[in-house]
Amino acid sequence: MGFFSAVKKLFGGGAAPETETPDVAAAPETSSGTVSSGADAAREERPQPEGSAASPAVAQAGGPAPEASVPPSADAAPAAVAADGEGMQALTLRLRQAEPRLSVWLDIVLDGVETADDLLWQRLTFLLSALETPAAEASSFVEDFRQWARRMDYRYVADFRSELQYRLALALDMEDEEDERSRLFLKISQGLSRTREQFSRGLNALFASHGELDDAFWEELEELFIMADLGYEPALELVERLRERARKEGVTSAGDVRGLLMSELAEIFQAPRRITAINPPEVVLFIGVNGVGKTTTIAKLAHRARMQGKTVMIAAADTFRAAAIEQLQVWAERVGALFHSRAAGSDPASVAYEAMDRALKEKVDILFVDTAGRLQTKVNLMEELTKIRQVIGKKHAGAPHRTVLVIDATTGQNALSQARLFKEAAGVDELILTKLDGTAKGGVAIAVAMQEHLPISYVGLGEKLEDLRPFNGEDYARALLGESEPVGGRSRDA
Ligand SMILES: Nc1nc2c(ncn2[C@@H]2O[C@H](COP(=O)(O)OP(=O)(O)OP(=O)(O)O)[C@@H](O)[C@H]2O)c(=O)[nH]1
Ligand SMILES: [Mg+2]
Repeated sequence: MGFFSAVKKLFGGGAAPETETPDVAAAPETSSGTVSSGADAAREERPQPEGSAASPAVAQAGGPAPEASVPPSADAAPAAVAADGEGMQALTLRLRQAEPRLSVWLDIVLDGVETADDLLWQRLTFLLSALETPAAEASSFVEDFRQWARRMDYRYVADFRSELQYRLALALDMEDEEDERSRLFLKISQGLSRTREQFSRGLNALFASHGELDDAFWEELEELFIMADLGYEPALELVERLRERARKEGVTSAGDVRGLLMSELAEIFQAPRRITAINPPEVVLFIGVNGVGKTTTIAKLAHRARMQGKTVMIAAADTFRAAAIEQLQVWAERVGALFHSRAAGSDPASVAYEAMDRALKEKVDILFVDTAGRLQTKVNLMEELTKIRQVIGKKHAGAPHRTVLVIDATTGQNALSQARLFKEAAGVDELILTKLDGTAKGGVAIAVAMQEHLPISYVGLGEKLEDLRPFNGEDYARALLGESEPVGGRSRDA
């Protein structure tokens, strides 16, 4: 359930939304001027949305209204009020006529807004109110964002637009729209761009140079898979599956293997169905080897959950070093999550138990439990994970509801051993693959999903809070194979 309830209905009634906030009198004269010139510049660069009959009116958005009856020598504020009143109406018209997508709406309200100042906050509030967001929720969203931008020292809209759209999408529960998928696809494609050079180019060359499906073709395909970090055995298995499929489906030309590969990958990435209902609070335990991105991923997921209006607690069951506890505490503060910790060196299971107790008492929606990185081969450390799981389950039946193994995509073949041993020792429900932005090879995802039959729920594509996206197998396969478009239709994820 999204943070704002029932907000997706854009202007259902037909009347222009009330512009509750525009505290336009406070808008400095300069921002009005910026709007005008910025809007002009933006119009030159950007094609108007289809059917944008409102263009002439939009040209005035925020700019001086020709019929403003205020003498030019007067204080600029009243003119700005009139201008913005007009501007808001023009914006309303333009929004109504635009394609109903968050990115397009955001383009419209940000038209001519270049810096993080009053005009931006007005426009955002305006958009939220146009989407029927209750005033209190809208102003708390805007205020949170304003504080965040100030804290992060962001001044230009261009620098934080992506984070803004991400937060709006989560808050408005609109993340599954087509546009978000394109963004995700783009990010994955960028992340895999170096992979594409190696893998999809190699693949294209192979398809072009072989007409028939002879042994040499399959051997070269296997080599390509191995080079993309699939590992020897998974590469062999994948080639076998493709050969079998080609035989069954009567595929005889090399070029047609591309389609087979795409559907085989989509099948490999298909998440098995499972019961997702839980008894709150939902408890998510994070495990993995050192430095893979467990703590950062918790912060990113906590951020997502907070943006969706959930209450979150983070437990520092990584008591191995003081710096780890501090790192997590800083993240918790940044995303607005409750935090539970003990001194460095405390028993991790006790910390988890106490946090579980507190999460129940304080009725939080989600408890994330961070653990120290450990090598999958260290038996005693793996036993510690079992103990953590047991104490949590004792306090709260069914918990942890999800045990997430975090894998660094740049790890290469070691990822397979991590997946196998963590699954055996601690039980793993899902995988999160981090640092896809930094890998030259994307095959690890295929290998791990194929070997362990575990769903990949999210992928990490950078260090920022927004750089975590729900995983979509089909889009991943397309990006890996160098397609330029995500698959059509709506996202199945999140
Ligand atoms: N480029 C990139 N860096 C990431 C990603 N996820 C995490 N990192 C970085 O990886 C480093 C380690 O991240 P942590 O979250 O501390 O890893 P950890 O698994 O908690 O580490 P330990 O607790 O020491 O085992 C940090 O510098 C993160 O910023 C990602 O998706 N992309
Ligand atoms: Mg950590």
